[in-house]
Amino acid sequence: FIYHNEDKAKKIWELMQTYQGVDQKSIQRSIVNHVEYTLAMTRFNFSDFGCYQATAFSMRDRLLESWNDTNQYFTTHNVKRVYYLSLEFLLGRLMQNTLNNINMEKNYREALLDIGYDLERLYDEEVDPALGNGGLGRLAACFLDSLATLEVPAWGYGIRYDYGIFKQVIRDGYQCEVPDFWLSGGNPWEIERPEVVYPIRFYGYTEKYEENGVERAQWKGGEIVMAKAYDTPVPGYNTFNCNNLRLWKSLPAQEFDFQSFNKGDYLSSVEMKQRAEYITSVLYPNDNSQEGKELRLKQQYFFCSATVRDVIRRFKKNNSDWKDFPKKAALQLNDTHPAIAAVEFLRILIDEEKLDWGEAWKILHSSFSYTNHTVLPEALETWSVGLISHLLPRHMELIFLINHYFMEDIAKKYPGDYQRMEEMSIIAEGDDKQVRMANLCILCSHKVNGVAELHTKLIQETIFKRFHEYFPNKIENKTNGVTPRRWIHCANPKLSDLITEALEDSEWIGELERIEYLENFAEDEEFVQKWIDIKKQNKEKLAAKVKEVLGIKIPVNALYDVQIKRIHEYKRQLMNILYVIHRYLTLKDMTPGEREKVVPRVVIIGGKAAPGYHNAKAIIKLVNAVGDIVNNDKDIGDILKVIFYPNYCVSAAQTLIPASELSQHISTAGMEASGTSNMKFVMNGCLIIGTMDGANVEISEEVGEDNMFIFGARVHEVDDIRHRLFAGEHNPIGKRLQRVFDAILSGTFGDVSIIHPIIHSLMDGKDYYLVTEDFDSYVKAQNKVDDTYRDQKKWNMMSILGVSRSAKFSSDRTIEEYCDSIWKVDRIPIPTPSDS
Ligand code: GPW
Repeated sequence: FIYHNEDKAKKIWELMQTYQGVDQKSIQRSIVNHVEYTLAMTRFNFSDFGCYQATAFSMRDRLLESWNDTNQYFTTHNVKRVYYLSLEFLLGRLMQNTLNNINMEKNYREALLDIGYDLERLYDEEVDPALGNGGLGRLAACFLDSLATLEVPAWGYGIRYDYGIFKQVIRDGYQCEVPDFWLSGGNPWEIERPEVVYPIRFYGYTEKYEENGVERAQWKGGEIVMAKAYDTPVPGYNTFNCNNLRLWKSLPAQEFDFQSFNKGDYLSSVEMKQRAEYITSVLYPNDNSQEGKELRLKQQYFFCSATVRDVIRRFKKNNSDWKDFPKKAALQLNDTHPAIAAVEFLRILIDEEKLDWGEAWKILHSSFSYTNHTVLPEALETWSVGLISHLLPRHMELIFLINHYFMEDIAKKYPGDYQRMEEMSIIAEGDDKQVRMANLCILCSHKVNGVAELHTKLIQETIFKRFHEYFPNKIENKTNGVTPRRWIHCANPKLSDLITEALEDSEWIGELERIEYLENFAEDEEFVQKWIDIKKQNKEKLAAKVKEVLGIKIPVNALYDVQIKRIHEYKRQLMNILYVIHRYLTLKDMTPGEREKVVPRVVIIGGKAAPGYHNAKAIIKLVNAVGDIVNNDKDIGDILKVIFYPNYCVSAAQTLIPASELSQHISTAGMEASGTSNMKFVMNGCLIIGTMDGANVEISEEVGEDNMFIFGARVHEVDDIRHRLFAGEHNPIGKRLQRVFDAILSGTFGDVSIIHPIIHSLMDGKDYYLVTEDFDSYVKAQNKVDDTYRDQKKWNMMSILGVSRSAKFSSDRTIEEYCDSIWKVDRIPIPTPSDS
């Protein structure tokens, strides 16, 4: 090099001169530059999609400035960082959110309009990156937004799947799955990092040796796959800080397989390499249930190993004493899916960094923590000892060791209590020994949390009871939250403007506590009228979308009643549609004059079923079949419409939620850990009909039970009711519900034989989810909904009160709690360009 380092840096600084301009000309120039030089399109004629891409690139340039400055600053100051490990990040579209966070929406809108492009249309050009299934993945995305907004040094780590959650297509009322190759049009938000690569080993064997009385091992043989990093900048709202989401893609290792090559088996050696790429191909489409496939475990280890190595490398850049690690890094496990990261960390400390067990264990335990998101038995991960031994032999040895030391402690404290040891063991004994990943996570973590107060109490008292007795300060609550940036400000811009107008500034977007003041407007006529108008406009937008997607015209003057979430028996979409059938049959009994007095309703149900979940798919078919009959019944007209909204996803939620007036969160008590869409609906002025489950309980505490429609069995009643139902000692099926069953079974809705076995089980008392038990109180709650809706003044007051009391459910509040009591990290605002 011609220059010495310092001179070189100065020269580069002079070349760079300033950051990208925010004025109209600079924005336009940067967009057109990308059209010509990045996309190689003609600058005189580019499509909306081309314009979207170029605009995204021009935004990415701006993000990279703050991204680089942020990372540089954090490195120089050697700050403590949070690492959020998750197999899912359900980000949703990025353009609108990014423009709002960096406060440039207006600048871009005007700059684009001036060259003939409409920003809102460009938003619609973006694919919806859907690297997650449902609530768990979306929570991770809300957390990223809050972490950046709160200026917490934090990175998300996950997998860059080639295929996100499948696209749902409805054919003849049945769900079909279509692969979602979301990268086909390129991804302008990510930066490929060819220099950030790690070799990841699978299979092979271990060789043990002793060193200063410590047993260590070398892991040898097997296969090597490479992990390559892709970074997505994560800007905060109203800050120059920009965090990072690092996703790993698998690649074949570089060295060529000369043995096969020499044998003349060139093609099969290439094939073997291709298998490496397969690891990060596809997101497993199961929500709240485990599929014990080897490839899934490979995905988990692959991303955990790369992540742990990356975290360690960053630590070592600035630190030399391993004891300092917990002061510099906090690793959060999003459910047990990344549990193997803890074992990988231990392995590296012991086998590679040559620490002894005691030191290594202490460092691991002080830096890891784990969030539990479910009590459903089918979702609690276990992996067979055989599979782990085969794929990750050294990790299996370490898990046995962890368990061995732990069982010694338990035996000491509770001599002879074998039952307790069996319950607490990481290993479930039996013919096919299993590793219980939750037990492993609890042991490796200094903190474990549930995601709503009720859920946390349940894990303390049921599935983790023994652990709670043994570690009384470990399990605590962190009620979930959602980001008001995406879920109010972006999804419902008109409502956002009205709130800003009423509060006289927009600070509430970054400090939701301020929204409390809205309460003063709950009966302000002028304000209420604006409130009504906005809801109406949002309903019109949704109605247009339904017309476009389904060809069905839905009335705007009806009550919009929405249930959107993954289809699951415990979420009880079945109870919803059974009630709709009851409503339909009741309407049919009426004279036209009577019908006219009924509150018109549009019932919308949306959600994906896991491809292998037969009962969930049957429910989808039933909803579609009921819609076909009801929507075409001349007697009914616009008084009842039933819509199955296909391919529910984040961007669909952004249209559906602001248009909803009633939303359903009706899981069997004790089964929904938290729910997060309930929070989004409340923030958008929608009332809730729901059970006392998950975060509904806390929502009712905040907004007041009178402002919701609560019904159903309470959590302490469930076990007993279920027992009596199954024993045939109790039959809650009344005339109304029986009539609904008869209508289904007799073909009123065409051939829905796929649902018949479920209906028969319900009639036989095999009603695990208490659909029949809760039906009556559900109908009562629904009647109350109608009565309340007739009193629009009251309804709107409840709606406004809900929004004004929703501050607790901002993920900013959640993240602050994690920072204070789990991660022990501080807010670190980086200097803005004008400061330096
Ligand atoms: F089973 N959740 C989810 F706990 O969306 F892992 N997918 C999942 O696989 C699991 C949980 C798992 C959801 C919960 O069902 C929901 O109640 C909660 O609000 C959400 O995670 C975020 O905590």
